[in-house]
Order: sequence, then C-alpha cells, then structure tokens
Amino acid sequence: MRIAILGGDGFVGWPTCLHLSAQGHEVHIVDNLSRRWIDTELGVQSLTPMDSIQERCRIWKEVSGETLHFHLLDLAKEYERLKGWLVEHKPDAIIHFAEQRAAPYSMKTDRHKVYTVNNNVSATHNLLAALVESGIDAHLVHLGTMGVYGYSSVGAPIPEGYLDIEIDTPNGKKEQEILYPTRPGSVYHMTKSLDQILFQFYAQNDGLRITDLHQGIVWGTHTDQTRRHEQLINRFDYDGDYGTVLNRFLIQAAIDYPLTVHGTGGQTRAFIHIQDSVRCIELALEDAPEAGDRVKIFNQMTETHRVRDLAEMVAKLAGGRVAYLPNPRKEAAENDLIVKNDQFLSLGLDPTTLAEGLLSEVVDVARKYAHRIDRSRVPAISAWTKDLGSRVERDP
Ligand code: NAD
Ligand code: USQ
Repeated sequence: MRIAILGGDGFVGWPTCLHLSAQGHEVHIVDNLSRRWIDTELGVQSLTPMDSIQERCRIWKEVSGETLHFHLLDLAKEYERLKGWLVEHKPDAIIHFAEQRAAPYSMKTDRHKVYTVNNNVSATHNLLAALVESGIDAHLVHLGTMGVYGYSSVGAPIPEGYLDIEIDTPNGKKEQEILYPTRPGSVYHMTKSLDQILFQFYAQNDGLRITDLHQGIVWGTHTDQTRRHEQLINRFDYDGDYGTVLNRFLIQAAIDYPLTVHGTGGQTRAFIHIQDSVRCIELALEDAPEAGDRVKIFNQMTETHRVRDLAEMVAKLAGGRVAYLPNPRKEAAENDLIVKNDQFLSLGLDPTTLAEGLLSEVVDVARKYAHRIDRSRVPAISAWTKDLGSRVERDP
C-alpha cells in the first residue's frame, strides 16, 4: 500500500513509519516538525539524541534499502497544499498522528489552549474536507485517546466507542446506539472528543472509511526497527509537559530523582508498549471499514495500572524514592478503570505487558543518556487552574 503517515516524525509516528516500511509499504511522512519547535520553545530536548528527519530517512535507506519520503506540510494551516498533495500522491491509507498531544502543554496558558484547539481540530477537519473534495478513497486511521471516555467510576467496562442505550419514547422503550459520552480532562483531550464528532459526520455524510484508535498511554522507547541503528533511535520525552507518567518514572529512577506522583497516585490509566502500538496500527490497517460503515473504534491498550503502583514498582526495580506531590491537574484523585479491548485481541494482538526486562531497558537507555537530562525540566508545573498553580511544587 501507499501509506501517508501524518505526524510521522513523532514518538509513535516514527516507529510506525519504520515498521510499515519494513513490511514493504510505500511510506510518505507528512509533518510540519512543530514538535521539534515546541522543544525549542520549552527549552527541552528528547532524552535520546534524535537526528533530523532527513537524516533518519537516509539511515533507514542504508539499513533496510527502503525509501521513506518526507514532505514538510502543516495540515492545519496549508489546506490547499494538503489537498494538492493528496491528489498528487493518492494514498491507499492515511495514518493521522499529527496533533499537539500533551495535556499539560494544552493547559499552560490561554495561548496554548488556543493553539492546541486550532491545530488539532483544523488538522483533522482539513484532512476530512480534502479527502471528500479530492474523491480519494483512502482508509483513514486516526490516533485518538482513551481520555475521551473520562475516568468516572461507574464500575462497568468501557466499551469500544459505542454504547447501547434504551430511551423512553411515546411508543415505549427504544434501543439506540450512541458514541460513548465524552468527558475529556484537558483541552488536549477535548480536541480528541471533537475529532470523534468530525469523524462521525464525514463517515455518515460522505462515506469516508475511518478507524479511530482510542489509545492509552504509550510507554517504552525501542521497537524492533528503531533498534537496528543508533541513528534510528526514537524520541523520548521526559519533561513535565510531554513526558508521560511511566516513562517519566523510569528516567527519574535512572537519575535518582524522586518519583513524581501527583496527589495520592490513585489515578488508574490504560497503558500500551510502543511495540504493541505499532502492531495495532498494522492490524487496524488490515481491517478497514467499508464505505457507509460507522466509524470503527478500537480501544488500543493492553493493561491498566494505578499511578502509585507503577511508582512503587519502578522504585523497587531501579531504586529511588517516591514523592507524593500536590496534583497540578484537576482530575479524580482515585478511580477504577476496566477497558474492553476484544477487537485487537481477536485480530491477533499478543500483548506485551510490564515485563521487568522492558522496564529495565528504558532505565538503561535513560542511564546511557543521563547527561542530556536537565533536572530543572522534570517537575510538572503546568496547572489546570490558576488556583492549582499556586500550590504546585517545583522541586520535590
Ligand atoms: P508527537 O508529538 O511525538 O508527534 C506528533 C507529530 O505530529 C509531531 O512530529 C508533530 O510535528 C506533528 N504535527 C503536529 N501538528 C501538525 C500539523 N498541524 N501538521 C503536520 N504535522 C503536525 O506525539 P506522539 O506521542 O507520537 O502521538 C501521536 C498521536 O498519538 C497523537 O495524535 C496523540 O494524541 C496520540 N496518542 C499518543 C499517546 C502517547 O502516549 N504518546 C497516547 C495516546 C494517543
Ligand atoms: N502523572 C503523575 N506524575 C507525573 C506525570 C503524570 O502522577 O509525573 C499522572 C497524571 O496526573 C495523570 C496520569 O499520571 O493522572 C497520566 O498522565 P500522563 O501525562 O502520563 O498522560 P496524559 O496526560 O493522559 O496523556 C498521555 C499522552 C496523550 C494520550 C494519553 C492517553 O500525552 O497524548 O492521549 O496519554 S490517555 O491517558 O489514556 O488518555
């Protein structure tokens, strides 16, 4: 297949490009490199030394013999170029990673809120409108998030996207299928909820073929393909805005920094290893919906964990102490989470769970590049409300 990977220079996008290229697909990376600019804005860098995207593509050619095509394009701001690009390249499938994906970044200031909404909603809507206008029948696979469901503790497993409800009508009770009600916990998660409505509309109105992957928190760094050459290494975010919880705990343990648990650490979240994330995208590509189908929604996660349990586990494995800090976020202090992921299991996903080996691998990577870590960038100081901001501890 000819596959366009939008946001292919990012943390999940890059290993996906390598994985699909290794399988013989023709891969086109479309990215505006905004994530690299945001590193500059924040004064942080990936734990791992990342080469330019052009250099990464050159190394991949040397290692595998396969070509990765790179196109510098802003999905949100360059609608006409995007449409022209689709007409010229006619992809069979499009994988859409190209959004601002950090919840803390999206809550930093009003400017960051506005940027996140404009960037994410415009990127998705531009893509949908351009697909309809150009008549290109590509299967669109979007990376959504588990966070659209919210983390209310009703005790029932979260279904894969849809909920069957019974409503009272003048003619008695009627069954109806609805999108699971969204309850986003940040401006970023809110944009993913808005994306869902855009997808529903364009699937129903124009017959676009869309799969939305509601992904949990991705952890780990290497995949089979990124291990093949030092310069193919994946990015690894550890800072307070972009670093995600388990990867942060692993690097914190590696540099003897107290593990930064927010509040009581009673938040339960869904997780998936980067290798499984890439594999799920491959499985979703092979299971495309037909025109006229509803949006296919998968829960892309393999296990759930409570934040404090993860911290205790990492501290035991790699050493270190756990610090319980004031929570800069507005979120439930404690929640349960049960998630259905039957669809990926039935398609053949063999989940990678939190094996000690894989956890240690990340700690080893962190120790190797520890000299690149700026300890002052570890605290998460982006607060959800002005109130919470005054209580955030900058250095545990
Ligand atoms: P990332 O920030 O590392 O990568 C996103 C890429 O998209 C970057 O290379 C960025 O430059 C590009 N991009 C952003 N806006 C763009 C635009 N307007 N035009 C062109 N390119 C643009 O993020 P990631 O961690 O790789 O996540 C990829 C996707 O998966 C995101 O949509 C995210 O919401 C979703 N997701 C990520 C995780 C996770 O834990 N990392 C979990 C669940 C879902
Ligand atoms: N947390 C800590 N300590 C930290 C960092 C985070 O206790 O140092 C807590 C947070 O308060 C939160 C939980 O850990 O309760 C998860 O935080 P996170 O930053 O790991 O994850 P989140 O903000 O939800 O965002 C990440 C990705 C996002 C993706 C989402 C999947 O950045 O792109 O959509 O995970 S999910 O959480 O399933 O919605």
